[in-house]
Amino acid sequence: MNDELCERLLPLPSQYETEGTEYFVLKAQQPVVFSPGCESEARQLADYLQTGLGISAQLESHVPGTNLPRGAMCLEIEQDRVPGAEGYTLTVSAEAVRLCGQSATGVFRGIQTLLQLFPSQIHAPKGATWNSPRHPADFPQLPACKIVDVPRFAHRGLMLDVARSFLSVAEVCAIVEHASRYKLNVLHLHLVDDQGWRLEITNEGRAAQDTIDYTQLTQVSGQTAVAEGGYGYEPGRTGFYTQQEYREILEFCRARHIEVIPEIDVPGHTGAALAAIPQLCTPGSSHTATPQQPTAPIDYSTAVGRSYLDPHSEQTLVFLRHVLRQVVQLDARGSKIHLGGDEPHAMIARYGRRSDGPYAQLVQQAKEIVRSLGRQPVGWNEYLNAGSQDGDVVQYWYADDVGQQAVTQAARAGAQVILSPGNTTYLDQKYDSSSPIGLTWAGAFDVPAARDWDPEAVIAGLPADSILGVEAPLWSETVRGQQQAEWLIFPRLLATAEVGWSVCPQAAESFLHRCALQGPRLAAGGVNFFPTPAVPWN
Ligand code: TNX
Repeated sequence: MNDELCERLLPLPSQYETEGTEYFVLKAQQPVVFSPGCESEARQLADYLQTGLGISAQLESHVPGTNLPRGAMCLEIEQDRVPGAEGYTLTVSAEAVRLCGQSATGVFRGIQTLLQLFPSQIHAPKGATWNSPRHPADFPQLPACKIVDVPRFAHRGLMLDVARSFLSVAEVCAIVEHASRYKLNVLHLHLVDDQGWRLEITNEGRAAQDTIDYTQLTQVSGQTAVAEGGYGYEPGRTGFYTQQEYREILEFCRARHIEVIPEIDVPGHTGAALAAIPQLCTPGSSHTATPQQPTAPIDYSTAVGRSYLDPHSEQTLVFLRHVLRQVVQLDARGSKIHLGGDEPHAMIARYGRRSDGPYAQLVQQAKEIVRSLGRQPVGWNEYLNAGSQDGDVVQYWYADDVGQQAVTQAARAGAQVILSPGNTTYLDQKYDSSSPIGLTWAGAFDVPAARDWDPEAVIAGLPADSILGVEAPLWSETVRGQQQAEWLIFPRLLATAEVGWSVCPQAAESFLHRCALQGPRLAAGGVNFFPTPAVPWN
């Protein structure tokens, strides 16, 4: 019985136990009771019940200290009795379902577990409301059980590269919705690169001497995208988010307790900025303005490392201050800004790699700006060339031994580490040589490899308590639109989600089987997942 319970759950909870052979049986008019602070989570649960199962939830707020109605599903926040941030306990008996979160976030995570106890069609986005149960035997039953759960890591992320090829707000939200089922809590948006700039920046609040027209970023570089690498030669998709649309993404993520980390990649990967803003095209940058070419020609290729900002120009800092301040202002509750810092190849070739050289100084200045705006800077591991200080975050993706040592050193000095090793988390890599899209530089890998790694064993000597978590990036040189993105993301993201969440020792051995049982759920949710032969789908 325990096995039957466990096989439905992914990520596997810290503790779970079936309690006898009883069931909680839902009713046509199902009371859902919520305590202060989790009303919106209760509404979301009610929506799933209605849309997927045709069951109407009767929402009632619960006055603390009073008795809970029999036969209710109860959502509560009990800070003191539930362990750990995002933690929850879920108790199902014949009389009631009780979900207690440490916070509303814990309640939301617990609801994802609860949903996995229901039939697959609960995930149907358009639902089967016409198909409400009529006969007592048709009402969904939940097995009596007790689950206590808390995540292993605080950061469990998905990165979408909307710069090389754009994804609309609706596409991003659909992907986030599916990811939230598996308790991911970070959406890292790679918003700018050589091939496109995807976030509207206005001229509002420009500094006194600033003459830059920031609207050009999206007017010019919102209309461009990568031109190579697509399936059937399809070019990358163009577009950008207005600030209002970007807020819609934030709002959608907030409702799912997912933090958005925007990435403004500097000083390399800046071709789209140099193509739009003549003031940046000073002689120390990768493009010197001429009367014929006041801005850089767009680099539509899949090449990396050719563009860079001028480390000696005041205009570079004027630009960064304005852009970063607006990005911060868009999300009052954000905690981090990603500054990229990766692959500054041409810049290093020109200026050298010294830790007090131009690359390091510019990264240092960008980090100062981010800190002065009250945010933690994040960067890919190359940005450690600029040193690090307590509270900085470094995202490890690929490094030789020297790079690994730098990460360990930074961690010992108080930096936090997000692990995104290319050969187990890079969702833009092929599953195997037969994948029609995807890259192979980190090595093709399938679901077993995505699950079979330990964040604490990636970098020798890395202090375990410096590991903030794990993140799976989807770069989009070869990816066009939601369907293709989902095909590369799912089901591998389920593996990353479990690596990031689960501390349960049995988790690894049962994973493939549990992953297989998610197939009908992904299908019910309309996810275009790859039915890889590595998973024993039934
Ligand atoms: C490396 S990972 C990059 C990206 C590419 C990716 C392709 C990282 C920090 N930089 O610019 O899109 O490889 O896999």
